[in-house]
Order: sequence, then C-alpha cells, then structure tokens
Amino acid sequence: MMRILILNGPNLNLLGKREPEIYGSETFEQFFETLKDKYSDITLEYFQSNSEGILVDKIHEVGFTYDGIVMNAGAYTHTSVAIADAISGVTTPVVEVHISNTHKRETFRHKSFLSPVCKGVILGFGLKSYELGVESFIK
Ligand code: CA2
Repeated sequence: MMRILILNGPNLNLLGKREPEIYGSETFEQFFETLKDKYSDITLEYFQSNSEGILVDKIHEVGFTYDGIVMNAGAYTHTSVAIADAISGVTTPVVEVHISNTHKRETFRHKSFLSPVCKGVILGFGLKSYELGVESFIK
C-alpha cells in the first residue's frame, strides 16, 4: 500500500481556531478524517510540529521509505535552509503545499526556500491544496 505523510509546520495546529478569513474554519484533524475516507486505499499519516528540528527529524525518519510527503512548512517555507537541505537529502519526493496563495500576500511570503528542492508546488486552494498534493502522488 502506498504510504504518504502530510507534514505541517508551525502554527498550523491553530487551523479552524484563529484567522478563519485566511485559513478557513475547519480544523486539520476534521479535514484529515475526510481525506482518509476519500483515500482509503492509501496509508495516509499526519504529523505537525512547531519546531524546525523536529520537522527535519521527521523528514529523515520517513524520507527513505515513504512514497511521498505533502508538506506545508508554514512560515519556515520562507526562512529554512535546514528544511530545504533535509528535503534534498532524502529520496522520498516532497510536494510543497500552501492553503493561501502566498503570492497575493506580503512580499516576504513570495520567497520559498523549499520550492527548488520539491517535486512540485500547490498553493491557494484552501485545504484542497493538501488533497491535490496527495492526488499528485497517485499514478
Ligand atoms: O498558506 C499557507 O498554507 C502558509 O503556509 C501558512 C503559514 C504562513 O506563514 C505561510 O506564509 C503560508 C501560516 C500558518 C499559520 O496558520 C494559522 C492558522 C490559523 C490561525 C493562525 C495561523
């Protein structure tokens, strides 16, 4: 069975609880249940951390055995050479996703350290960005 990890970075544990005008009103846990129902023929896992090093460790942990990682690194997208290096260092392909269209927002969100080392990038479709990310791994 195909194994895919959805990996969320800092503050994404607040989804559905704060700033619904930007990030929607559904919690990630609620959304993840519907995603697992839709993709019942795939082993889908979910992990979230607010810490850069823990995200790096998780990429190393799954990055040689899983079929794909769908990653929203949150604000670390725009700052983290360490996460970019971790993605480069593993064999599992990573698809970068974002809930919001970061190019419509502040200029500091336009730069991604991760895009050049990811298989692809999906942004601006709300939580559906994650679904499209999972879909991108299905042959
Ligand atoms: O649009 C995205 O998915 C982002 O990765 C979200 C990050 C932001 O720093 C990126 O520029 C774009 C922020 C995640 C914070 O999520 C919250 C959710 C609810 C309430 C507060 C923050």
